[in-house]
Amino acid sequence: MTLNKNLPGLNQIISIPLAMLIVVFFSTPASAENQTIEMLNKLGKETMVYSKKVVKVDIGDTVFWKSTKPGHNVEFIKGGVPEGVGKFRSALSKDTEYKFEVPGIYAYWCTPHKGMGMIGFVVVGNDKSNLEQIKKIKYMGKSKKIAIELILSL
Ligand SMILES: [Cu+2]
Repeated sequence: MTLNKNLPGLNQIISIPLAMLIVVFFSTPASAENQTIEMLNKLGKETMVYSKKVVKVDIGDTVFWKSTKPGHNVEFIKGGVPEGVGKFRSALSKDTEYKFEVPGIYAYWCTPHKGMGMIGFVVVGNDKSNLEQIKKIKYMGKSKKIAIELILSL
């Protein structure tokens, strides 16, 4: 005795939602593609903040930072990037972007607001092999507390 004989039509009934679920599942990659982060003065109760503090991307993806509010930038923190990655510090009040070719964790902050906790992380290729170095960074002011929370979420 098969399910089909007992409940004719069940296959058809469940196949549509199942197919939709499969489409949704497979069209949402574990690492999203190119990401855009806004540089903001205010987001909810937070001030001087990136709209997304942690993003996960694939190797070769680009992250765009939008200068939604002026006065911000992106600066890779010393010791906060995978080995072999050079310095990166964007101009204030300008949109910027970076193509992530080397896997690992990247810690960055906004040069004028690092003491106010304007900090973010990018994880590339789901590689956390430099996590210990990331923990050893001397985070400035309010960035320290935020960094500890964010590192736990990586
Ligand atoms: Cu800033």
